Amino acid sequence: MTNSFTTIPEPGSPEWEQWLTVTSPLLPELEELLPLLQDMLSRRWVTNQGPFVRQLEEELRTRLDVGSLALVTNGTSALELAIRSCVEEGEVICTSFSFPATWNLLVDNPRYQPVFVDIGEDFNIDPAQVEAAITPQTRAVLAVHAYGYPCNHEALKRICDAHGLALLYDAAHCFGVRVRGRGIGRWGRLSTFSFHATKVFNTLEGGCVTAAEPGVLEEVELRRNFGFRPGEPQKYFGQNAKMDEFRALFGLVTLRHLDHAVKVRAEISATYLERLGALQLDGLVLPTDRLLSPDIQHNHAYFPIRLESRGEEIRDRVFEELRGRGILARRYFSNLFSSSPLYADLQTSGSLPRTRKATQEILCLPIHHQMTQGDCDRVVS
Ligand code: T4K
Repeated sequence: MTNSFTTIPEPGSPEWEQWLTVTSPLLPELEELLPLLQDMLSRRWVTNQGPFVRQLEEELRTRLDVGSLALVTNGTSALELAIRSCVEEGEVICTSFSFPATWNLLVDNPRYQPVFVDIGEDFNIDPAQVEAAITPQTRAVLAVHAYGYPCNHEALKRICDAHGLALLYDAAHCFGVRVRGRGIGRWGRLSTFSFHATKVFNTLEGGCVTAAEPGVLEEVELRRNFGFRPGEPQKYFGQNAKMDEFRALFGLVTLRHLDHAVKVRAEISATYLERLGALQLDGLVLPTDRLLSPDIQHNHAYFPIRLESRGEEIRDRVFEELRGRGILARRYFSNLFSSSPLYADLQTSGSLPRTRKATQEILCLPIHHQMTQGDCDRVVS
């Protein structure tokens, strides 16, 4: 088996089917899509806040346990709309242990100055580092719930309230995550989700902005439609971030299968914890505490392990060994922004030692709804 996995084949080919990928999109059957697709075609209404978009917004408001929810084209647009509608200008404190989507707007738009601070052992922004980085120019904190594991919201809220800062959450990984029974999308002034194909719930591409209270997303709703409501004067410089009817109906059908998919993911997670834990390997750190916390209802979007060492050598070797056996793990998030010339002039609060260490040690193992216990054995062995 070892020698047959050399180059990654074309998706859909028989060789591709032998590979175990970090995730696999949750997809409906064609027969389930057809009646809704037929409805859309007969209505000839395919975008601009159509009936399927409105229905999906309604269903997701309930499922995510939030007061307001606006669907958009992807998680990146969700972030941009949330930032633009809450922060006029100034410094925004955030973490670099994430995907570039989190900070692209902050780095690229001259009205903002991102200030990167270090993470804690939980991969999330460290509240003490946030507090130390506040200046008279600070306007907001943008925190990421890495892997869907909740940030220390109490501490972040206390700091933001005390300093009059907007608290925003990049909840791209968090679909369905609840803390003490309530949806995580209620936290902060606004939260943003991604419905990309690689996420637990997907609309091919897609995303949303959420808030705890009803009726507070007017600016986001206008900005996703060029900054105006039809028939009214333009109020903002917006963008086109509208979700179309096809992706909304795709999401409505996919939702029917979500509970089962998360159940399978939870089983895979439990097997990894048990089997990898039993190995008692020095330097292998599992997300046990987070996964077993009784306060958190997880979505098992990722299974991040740490391979502790003095550099990335061990992690990269494990990554390559797995790849040689047809297992495509992922080093989310290993591209430390400071390694790219794009970020040469960036303002950071110190050298971010814990972020650097995490980027060298992290490895996300395959976890998805199509995996079997046999697949789990293959990874563990
Ligand atoms: N904030 C955070 C914290 C994020 O992580 C992200 C996105 C965002 C914001 C922005 O949200 P979006 O604008 O994307 O909605 C993926 C995703 O493209 C990206 O959405 C995600 N985070 C990031 C962490 O990962 P890649 O480069 O890993 O995707 P790719 O194409 O290599 O796919 C990984 C595996 O998934 C493949 O090996 C096989 C499987 N796959 C993938 C696709 C696209 C399939 O089986 N079918 C597919 O169609 O980036």
